[in-house]
Amino acid sequence: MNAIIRHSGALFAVLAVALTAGPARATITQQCPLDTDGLDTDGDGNAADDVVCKHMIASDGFVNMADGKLLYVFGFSEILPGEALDMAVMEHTLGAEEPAPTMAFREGQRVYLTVSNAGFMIRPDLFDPHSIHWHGFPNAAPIFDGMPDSTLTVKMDASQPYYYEPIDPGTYMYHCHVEATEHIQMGMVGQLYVRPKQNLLPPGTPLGSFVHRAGQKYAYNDGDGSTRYDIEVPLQLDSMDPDFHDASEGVQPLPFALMDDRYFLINGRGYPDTARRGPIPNGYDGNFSQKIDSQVRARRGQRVLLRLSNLSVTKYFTISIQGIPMHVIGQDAKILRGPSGLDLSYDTNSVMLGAGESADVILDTTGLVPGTYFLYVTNLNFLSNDAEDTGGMMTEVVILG
Ligand SMILES: [Cu+2]
Repeated sequence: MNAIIRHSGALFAVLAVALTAGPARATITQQCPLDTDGLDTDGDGNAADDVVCKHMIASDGFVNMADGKLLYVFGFSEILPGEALDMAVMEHTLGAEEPAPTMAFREGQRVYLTVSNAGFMIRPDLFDPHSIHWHGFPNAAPIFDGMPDSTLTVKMDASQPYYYEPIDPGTYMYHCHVEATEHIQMGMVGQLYVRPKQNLLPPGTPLGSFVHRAGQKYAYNDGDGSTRYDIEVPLQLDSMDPDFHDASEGVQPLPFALMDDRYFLINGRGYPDTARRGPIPNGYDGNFSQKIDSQVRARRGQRVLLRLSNLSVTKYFTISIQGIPMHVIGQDAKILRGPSGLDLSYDTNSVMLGAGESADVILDTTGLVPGTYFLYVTNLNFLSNDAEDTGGMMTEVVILG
């Protein structure tokens, strides 16, 4: 069965090369205007550097599961500054990344995000559009929301600029919203967060009884230093159904009603790949599809900000860490405060996240015994890589002395 699927994939790859050889493929564009309004919107003292430009390209590809299976995926990769746009489609074909490249911005920046659609190399019979949806984010304009019913989507061979003004700090996520169940299951998901202006305060500024130091970072504009951290680690939870991915690669009817995920992932990896450092090769022409580490490493005494999010379309997950208290300071991109400013942050030993939810968790490593701790899903049936019993949604938290 698998050989037949692989064979059909290769056949379509040949067809795709024939279909994509025309000059129309060389026309993707990028909109990236200069910052000329003279306003310092991000408050860093420089009025000419508030505009941020990014360029994502949608395509298909393969990701490597911890048991060695290659899964066919749809996904995004990033066209980096300086890349030749007339070569970008060729360079990013079969370049889908899981999760998609992380987007991190500063409050007050103005973001021009170009999205290009390179089509699917393995499925040239499909002509799906794509979009970018900043989940939970109050958008600058509804037209950039990414919902295909009412906003723009990016057709094959087309490029489209999105514009955002990130004004609310917090941990978000992004995904394609076209045929959302299918495209999210197939891997079009990524991490997104906004850092607060409080990071840019002059050293010595009092925040309640706390005094801001140069380089000190915060999750939110808390006013009291309570969300301060030394290192941030975004961990996106996800899961995949290999039957759905195989059916998509093999031009078979997609079993939506039977969707039942059997790979449970942190930043696109199952244990023990979660403890591997550096990108994971996917076996295709030296490509790397899983580029974001999911091992947490900190020196004893550091405060670690975990930016947790869940973009599984079928499962919710309860996350725990053996031996390290979790202090939850934010939920769904909002600081945990009441209307009158009452501190609603709390200590816990587990955090449950449904699809589309996020949480900001501080790990205070003061006094911990150096060594390796484990962050894992408490739904024990998710500690597996398909039929492999030991693996799944677990990673290491390494505390260095
Ligand atoms: Cu899509």
